[in-house]
Amino acid sequence: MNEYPLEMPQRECNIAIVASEFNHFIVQQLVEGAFDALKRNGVLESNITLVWVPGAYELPLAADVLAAAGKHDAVIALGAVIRGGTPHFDYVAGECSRGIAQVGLKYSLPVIFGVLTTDDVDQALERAGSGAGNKGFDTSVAALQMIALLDRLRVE
Ligand code: INI
Repeated sequence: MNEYPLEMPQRECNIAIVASEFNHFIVQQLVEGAFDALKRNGVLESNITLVWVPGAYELPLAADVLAAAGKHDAVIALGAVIRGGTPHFDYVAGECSRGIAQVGLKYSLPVIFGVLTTDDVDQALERAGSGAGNKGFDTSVAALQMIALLDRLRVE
């Protein structure tokens, strides 16, 4: 049997983070969590690019352009779509998640979904706390694990 357990990359990585300005007070905490995990796992701050877009709906397009540029090993999309905040929650959240998935498949690149979709602000804040309770932190770990996995799968 050939098994590929989750590992961290053993090389320098370039990471792009795309973050949405909408619900900034939550997304900023996701960004901080993402930075924290990247730095703890050896990613140089100079190898991290942070791009802001107006809202979660715009995340896929920015991720697409970054992926097309080919300069990054992974793109992390961070945002917060809150049901109470919009009658078009389902459209924004749905198109965002669909678009993010499409970009990853189009470029065979880890494009990581770090967009909170919650019923209210309290639920979003619970997922944007410190350490392990921060979805941004988790997305960085997932991005690095996927980079390491694709590195191994591509040489075999
Ligand atoms: N964008 C979000 O990121 N979160 C939301 O909760 C949200 N709400 O509530 O509407 C939201 N709307 C803006 C949307 O993402 C686009 O920026 C806008 O529709 C322009 O295309």
